[in-house]
Amino acid sequence: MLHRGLGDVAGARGIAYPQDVHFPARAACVVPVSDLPMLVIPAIDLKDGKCVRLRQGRMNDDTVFSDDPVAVADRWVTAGARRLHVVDLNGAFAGRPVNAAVIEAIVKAHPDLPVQVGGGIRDEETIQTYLDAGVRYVILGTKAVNVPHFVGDMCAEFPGHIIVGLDAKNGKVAIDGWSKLSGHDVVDLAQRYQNDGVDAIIYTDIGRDGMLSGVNIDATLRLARSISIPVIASGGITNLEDIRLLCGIRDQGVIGAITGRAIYEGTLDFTEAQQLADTLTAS
Ligand code: AMZ
Repeated sequence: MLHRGLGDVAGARGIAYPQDVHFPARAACVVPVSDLPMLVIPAIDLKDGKCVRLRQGRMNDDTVFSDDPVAVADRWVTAGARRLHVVDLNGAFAGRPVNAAVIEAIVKAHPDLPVQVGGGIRDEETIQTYLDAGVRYVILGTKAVNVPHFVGDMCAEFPGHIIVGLDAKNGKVAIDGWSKLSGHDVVDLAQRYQNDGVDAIIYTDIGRDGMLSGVNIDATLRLARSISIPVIASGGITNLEDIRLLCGIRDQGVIGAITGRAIYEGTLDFTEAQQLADTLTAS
């Protein structure tokens, strides 16, 4: 199912993006990510230039893990990360990039690594700037909720580079740094993007995010089954059992798992997690 593949498309819009060198099988452009082992994706959440983890998205409930996010990125790459998830938390609240310089430094340090970036990306110019800097995927959250046609417009403009982030509390999608609830149901909203050509939907269970309380497998499965867009699960992942559970629904279109607090606090060993996913989901 090629349409489900994350389009790490080199040269989209004439820009020479590096191939995903960590997936040699993709050199021939015949193996979409949806047919590859589940990706375990380390999260780097940026607040005031530092790498932090929040609990349930509350800015005043943060744990600082490092004041050198580039070194943190190096650490995960050394541990075998094939992709990074980077969030500009200040940006998500401000509605525009705030930690862009740090993000650009991470991307420059790892030019071949696909990096997905979210937080404060609300217009075409910001997308263009991030992609020009070498970011592989931009994540649209608030803008995708408030202006759904923006998603289709941006997919047409930047094919292969758009991910939608749906972050939900009790099934309702949150916006503006998770400070407001939109009233939209996750599945209803996700279905609106069905034919837009988005590369993936990142589904975050806010109630579990940063809480080490286990992934919400039922809600993730419900979403994955209701759309043909690949789903990346986020929020609550704690240990190898969560990775095992998510690998069990890999064939429903769950192509990735974002992990934050667990790998920083050591309840999950990143390398072991990706190795387990490779073992369980290699076709
Ligand atoms: O933790 C939070 N409060 C938070 C967070 N992690 N708020 C937003 N975000 C992330 C979303 C998504 O990746 O998970 O920011 C991105 C969405 O930002 P925006 O500005 O598009 O709504």
